[in-house]
Amino acid sequence: MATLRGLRTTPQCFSRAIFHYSKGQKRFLCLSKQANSQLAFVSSEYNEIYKRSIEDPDKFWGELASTRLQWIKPFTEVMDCDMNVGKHRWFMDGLLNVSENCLDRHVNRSPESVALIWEKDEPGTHETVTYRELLKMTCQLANTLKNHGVKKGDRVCIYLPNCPLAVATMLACSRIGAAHNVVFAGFSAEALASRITDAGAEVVITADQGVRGGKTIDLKRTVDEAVSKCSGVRHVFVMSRTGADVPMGKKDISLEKAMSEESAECAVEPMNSEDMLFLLYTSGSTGKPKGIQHSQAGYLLYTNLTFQHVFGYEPGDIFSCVADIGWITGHSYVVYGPLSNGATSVLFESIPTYPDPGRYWETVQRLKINQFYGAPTAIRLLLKYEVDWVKKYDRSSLRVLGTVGEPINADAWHWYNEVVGEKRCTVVDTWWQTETGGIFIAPRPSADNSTPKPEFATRPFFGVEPVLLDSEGVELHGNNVSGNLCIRGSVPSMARTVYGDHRRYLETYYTTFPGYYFTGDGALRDKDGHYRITGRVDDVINISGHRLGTAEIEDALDNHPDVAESAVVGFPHDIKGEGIYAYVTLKEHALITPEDLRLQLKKLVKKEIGSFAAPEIIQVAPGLPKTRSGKIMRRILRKVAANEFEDLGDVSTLAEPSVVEGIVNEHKKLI
Ligand code: 6R9
Repeated sequence: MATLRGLRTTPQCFSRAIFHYSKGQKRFLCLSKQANSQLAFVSSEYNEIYKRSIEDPDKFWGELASTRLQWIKPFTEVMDCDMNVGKHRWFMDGLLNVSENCLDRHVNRSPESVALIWEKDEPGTHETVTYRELLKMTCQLANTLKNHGVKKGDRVCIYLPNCPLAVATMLACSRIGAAHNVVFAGFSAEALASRITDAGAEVVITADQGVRGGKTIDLKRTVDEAVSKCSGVRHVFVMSRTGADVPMGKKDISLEKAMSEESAECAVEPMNSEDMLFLLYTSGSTGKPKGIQHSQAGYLLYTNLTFQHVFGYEPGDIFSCVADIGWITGHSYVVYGPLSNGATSVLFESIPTYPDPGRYWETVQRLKINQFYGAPTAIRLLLKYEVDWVKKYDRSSLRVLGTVGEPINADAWHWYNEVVGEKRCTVVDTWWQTETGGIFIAPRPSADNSTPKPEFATRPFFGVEPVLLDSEGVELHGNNVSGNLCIRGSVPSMARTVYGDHRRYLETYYTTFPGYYFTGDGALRDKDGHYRITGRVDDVINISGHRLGTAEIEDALDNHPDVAESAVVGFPHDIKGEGIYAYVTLKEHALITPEDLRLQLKKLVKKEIGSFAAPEIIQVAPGLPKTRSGKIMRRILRKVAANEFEDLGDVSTLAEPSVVEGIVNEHKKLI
């Protein structure tokens, strides 16, 4: 087969490159390893395929769904969607089973291929699980659930650390048609209880303890406390992670013991394309958490396709997304995307600084990871340390470095590209959301020969049509424009509703800008038509009529050699409406005095953006308040900046709640 670079053939051939299983060919039809890893689709092919995907989504997605997924009964109609009423219906009347797509079809071909590599918290230790073993585990779990009364359509709550059994529980749910509701095993009992109640889950699956960064976390104790508030829970299955002697009550069942009594075979439940696959609650930073509901076929197809093409995954590669399965990134790019492709996926149980800041790169060296997918917050944390923590490990296996979750500032992007990737890897800044299910904007597969663009997620994936609207809802055409990022037209992986509250779903996403899905983010489309996400639109500050993205100011601050990380918020200002308050944290060996730093930072912002953007107040903070998924909780920073520290709201979801006290104390010294 011709290689992509050398290929001078019809666009149809390129389009066939994205059909994975077509005509009995199991892999790419057109892409060579070299082309795929370094170039992906060159710009012209990307443009051609992209155009077709937007002009004729019915044909585009219909062909992909029938070639890439395994169906029990083929679908009869590709799409029935109406963005005016938030309606997304894909692959109607089709029946399939997600666990069969993720397991059985690979076991039939290559049972001993490695599905998961569990990078355990204990440094230097990992375990591998083959597709055959994962199928066995999944079937035993599925039978266990069935025999304890779990049926199609039920919701099962999973509160587990990153480990193979956690993945198997997700797949077991999908095998029997139950929807999983994974709750990150760092949420408090209160947060867990509210999710169990909202989802109406009658079964909870947990572990005795979790281990992260060498510390044990009493998961079972948290579940006990949560379940005491949820009368609807009938059974709690307890997996053994540390072997701790945890008290077992009337509802509690040892998971391993129950599984050992079950058969290793379990027939799959045929599921309609539009049946619910899972619920995932969005972080509670605004109001009550929302149970984002995803479907079977549309979600699976989209994660399957994006996984292969955004990361340039090739058979035999070792892919590592270091997210926790408790977040959408873990769902889509630790579990469903990789496993539906028959890939090897690393499950990372630890933290980036345990036992030292070299952890990621030691893991890369030991497991020979080809694609590494992480969060900017971790990158910013690691760049505070000496580069030797990176350089002493062999990273030659790496080809793609991905980021997700928040805007990546230029400093972090360059460090990732230059220090970690030695400028040989493709950095993919991927923009998407829990609601979109999969990556919507990313440099791959649209990579061309132009120089990489730090901070730009760049171009939409096939089938995704981003639009920018002004505050009146008027579409901003052309390039060099900024506005509210919306999506025109449906994409198979879009969330279908907010569980139990369709009205809230419509109000949140479809009423602000009728006819579009509103992302809640702001974006800039530059002269080349590339997208840069500027942050949540609720983070925009208006200073004397100048609209400024907080990310823009932070980026300027981050350019200072002593600054590790920064967060900017607006605070009420008598004359300007809003003033700028900047929180900065310093790198490990920074010696600069706070006075000098403030002067230099103001100068830097003036230089980078303009005088109006210079922060009035700069606090050298001991740390930034972050959720456990690494997002800075600006709500808290805004309140402190506004002197409202008596009512900081719920800080229980913070990774380190004590940081807040330090910030308040520093603030009091400043004013
Ligand atoms: C996948 C995930 C979604 C929000 C999203 C945006 C921010 C995600 C980003 C990014 C800039 C990126 N976000 N990726 N901002 N550049 N590459 O993170 O989902 O937890 O639902 O968060 O995260 O603000 O709206 P989720």
